[in-house]
Amino acid sequence: MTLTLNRPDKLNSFNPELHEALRAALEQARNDAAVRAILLTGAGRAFCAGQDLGDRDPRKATEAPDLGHTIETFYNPLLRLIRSLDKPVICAVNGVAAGAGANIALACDIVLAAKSAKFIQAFSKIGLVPDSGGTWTLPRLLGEARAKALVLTAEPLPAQTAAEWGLIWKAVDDDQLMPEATALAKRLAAGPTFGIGLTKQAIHASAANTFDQQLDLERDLQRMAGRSADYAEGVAAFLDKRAPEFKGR
Ligand code: T3D
Repeated sequence: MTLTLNRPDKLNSFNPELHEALRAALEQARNDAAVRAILLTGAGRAFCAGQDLGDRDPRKATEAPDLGHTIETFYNPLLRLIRSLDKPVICAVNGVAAGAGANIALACDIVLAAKSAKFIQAFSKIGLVPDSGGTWTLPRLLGEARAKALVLTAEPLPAQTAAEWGLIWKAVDDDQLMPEATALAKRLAAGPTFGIGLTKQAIHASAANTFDQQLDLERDLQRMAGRSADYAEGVAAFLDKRAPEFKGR
């Protein structure tokens, strides 16, 4: 399933309608067994500029907004949904990814970006704290030194540097972004997606587990994977010297 953030005149920034549409589409993807990979991208020249600041104009408000409420209502459920999907989520960052837009991209499983794209932790420019998981994702992927500099300065990070620093999987020529991302999504969708879902679970759990706990988890997940039709098919296909036909179960 390909999902395209589609408010290009506002650089695909989030208003409640976009939040609701994306959440509904992701829930549909989660519940539909025929969907075995998700590709997220943006329409026009940007991936996503984060929160629509037009909806936050202080000159039109009588009191300060409760941003904790909007984070709890919109952003956190979206991030939890993306992280908990047991299907691979590929993000094709087609242009600038700023604020929550950057951190939503970074929460996906595999991130490809056009070489012209950049990642901006824009929050500090307007007096906010990075959200959408940024304060968790960035230090883990980059280390504290680079994470802190990025969030405190809000300097744009070009796609190529993001790839060199290990923040994303790769930066590709602009005209190759969608062909490459689509081919990757199709490849994963045709793969053993039951095992892929378990693998995601293991990697995510490692952030909070000790080595011993992780070994136990791997044992439990391998037990489940070993009972899957995809595993039987994978081994049979290997022994038959033919391409496997995985069903995702
Ligand atoms: O509020 C809460 O619920 C809390 C949650 C917060 C999460 C967040 O994401 S906070 C961070 C919000 N985002 C930003 O601060 C980024 C703001 N945008 C920018 O800094 C720049 O637009 C970009 C660096 C992303 C791109 O710059 P550039 O020069 O390529 O484009 P531009 O000219 O600035 O923008 C083009 C149009 O998009 C422009 O509209 P116009 O003048 O053509 O009618 C601009 O106003 C609009 N736009 C860009 N970003 C936003 C936006 N409109 C509303 N909200 C935006 N975030």
